[in-house]
Amino acid sequence: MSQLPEKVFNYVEENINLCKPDSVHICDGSQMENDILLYQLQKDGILKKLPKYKNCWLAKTDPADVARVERLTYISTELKRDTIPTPKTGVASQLGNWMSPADMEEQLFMRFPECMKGRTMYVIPFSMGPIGSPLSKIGIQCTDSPYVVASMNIMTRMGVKVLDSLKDGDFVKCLHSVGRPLPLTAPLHNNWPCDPKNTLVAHFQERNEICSFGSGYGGNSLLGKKCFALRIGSKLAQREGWFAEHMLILGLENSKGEKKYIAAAFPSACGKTNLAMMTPLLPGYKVTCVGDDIAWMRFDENGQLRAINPENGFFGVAPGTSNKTNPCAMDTIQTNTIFTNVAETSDGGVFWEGLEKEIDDDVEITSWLGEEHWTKEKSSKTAAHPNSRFCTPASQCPILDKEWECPKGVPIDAIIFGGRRPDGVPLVYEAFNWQHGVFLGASMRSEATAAAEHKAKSLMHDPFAMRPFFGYNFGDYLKHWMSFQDKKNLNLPKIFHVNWFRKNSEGQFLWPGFGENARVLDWIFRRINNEDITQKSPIGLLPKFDSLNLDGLDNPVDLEALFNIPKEFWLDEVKALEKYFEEQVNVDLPPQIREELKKLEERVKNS
Ligand code: GTP
Ligand code: SPV
Ligand code: MN
Repeated sequence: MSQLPEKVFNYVEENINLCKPDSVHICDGSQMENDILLYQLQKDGILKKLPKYKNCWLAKTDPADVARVERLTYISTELKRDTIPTPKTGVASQLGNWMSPADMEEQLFMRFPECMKGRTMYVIPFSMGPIGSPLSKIGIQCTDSPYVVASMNIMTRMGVKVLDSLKDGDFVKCLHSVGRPLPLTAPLHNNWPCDPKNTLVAHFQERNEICSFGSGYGGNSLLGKKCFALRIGSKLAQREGWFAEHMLILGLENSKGEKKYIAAAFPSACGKTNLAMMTPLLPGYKVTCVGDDIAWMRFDENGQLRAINPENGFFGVAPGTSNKTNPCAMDTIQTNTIFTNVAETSDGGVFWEGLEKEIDDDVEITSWLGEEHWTKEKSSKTAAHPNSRFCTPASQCPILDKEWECPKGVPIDAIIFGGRRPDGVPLVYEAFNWQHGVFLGASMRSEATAAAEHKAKSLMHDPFAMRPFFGYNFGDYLKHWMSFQDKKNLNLPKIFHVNWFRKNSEGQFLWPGFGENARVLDWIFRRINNEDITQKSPIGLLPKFDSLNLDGLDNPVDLEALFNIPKEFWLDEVKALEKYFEEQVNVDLPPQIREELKKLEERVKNS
């Protein structure tokens, strides 16, 4: 303790006095520390060893703690308007939850005092981004969950090397408790301590502080991820003139050895990990992975946008991942991986929806809920939770980009937005310019997924795939994005919109997706080189007839159905966007967005 930098010491001491843990462990980030922790987690029945693989583990959570809790996630600023736009009278904001710092303090005071009694408080010094990179930031997380420590060890760079680089600098304060002091007053489910009734995830923007209580799950508890890298990060980015985005980063190399880097924002469970690790089914192309979830991006002194992945691992959606859809992810997760809420097999392995063809016929499946001899036919429930995840080191990814830890970041040539749009939205189109591109980001909508606790499979507005992660007023966020248009000497990347999820009238996907998405990346690559392969449409630039390379596709695709732009649909879309912007962003909507919406309406009407 006494060797900690003074500011860290003071923060840790404050948390000890508040939470009253039985003991304190300062994480050094060593292999031995991790081994002991995993052993302890196994002994305590929180992790189960998966003998089929090397150093792989299974956690099953309390079934009430399986996803991010958006309802219970708050941003605290003195002024409400700094956090969310004032919605139109009578309308509830969908752009985040605000609480005043004073009220939040009161809420925290009802939860944190003595919350770690009987438990160990772990202190995790962690770096978001390569240690020492000018784009990186440091956090200190205090937590009473050893599962969180083991996961943070994968997802971030952590330990003494971070303290060495911090010296007496500032850091983001991160306090986390599962909220179940010992002795327990009620039994646990699956040995997974949590307190769903009192869960609260709080962010204090004015003092770069996060306090999370009651949940041990992913985005609620691995505070470097969504809380720091996006909610605190986006606010830092606004202040300091950069971007913190819910984006993957990939490298794309063509047969001539030319290489581009692309960042892409899709909402949770809409395909970032899959695109970031894609095995191109279009010969000649190679994809390399820089990051699968979060990008921190800044224009350098030459006006080139550069991005780092602040994370050190992948916390990926398990269901749907297979050797067919994402062989690179399958390779990555064979060792040193923590699986959460997947099903297990009688040969000591894992199973989830999508792996049916990849397990031996004679193995038995136990579902994530503990149902033995699970079969699809017999059971009404899925084998794995739809938001079950793998937590795995980035370094194990076979196609990790060699520049992935480059301190100055990789140069970004294009930005892609996308979502799950069953109707009306074409496979790919390009924005006319930066302003129109920002409008495309603002207009993103997608079907709800299991990554958060949403009920229906409804179409939700999810601007920039950031709706659950904005750290400040979305109107101001739009102004921030727009402001780069007026800066001199910036090489603004081209902006695109993609949709892998358009369906036919039978509800089947019109596009094969996954490795075949390389065909869309190829088109984007050629557009970065300004090839003359676009045709104007009311919504943006579409691929010219025949410019999308479909050679060698297994099954023919219906290009007309993939690319048509139904007039009625788009008039409705304009109406829906108008309603959303007026109700939700209201007076904070930048005039350029309104202007772009008007222009879109005109173009659709005249089409
Ligand atoms: P988060 O980690 O929640 O941010 O999700 P993500 O955006 O990284 O999504 P991910 O790549 O994990 O994909 C989520 C689900 O979508 C998985 O079940 C995938 O199998 C499926 N998916 C991904 N890409 C495609 C695609 O091109 N086509 C289809 N049909 N499904 C896809
Ligand atoms: C997401 O929901 O976008 C995730 C998973 O990447 S979580 O870390 O839980 O936020
Ligand atoms: Mn995500």
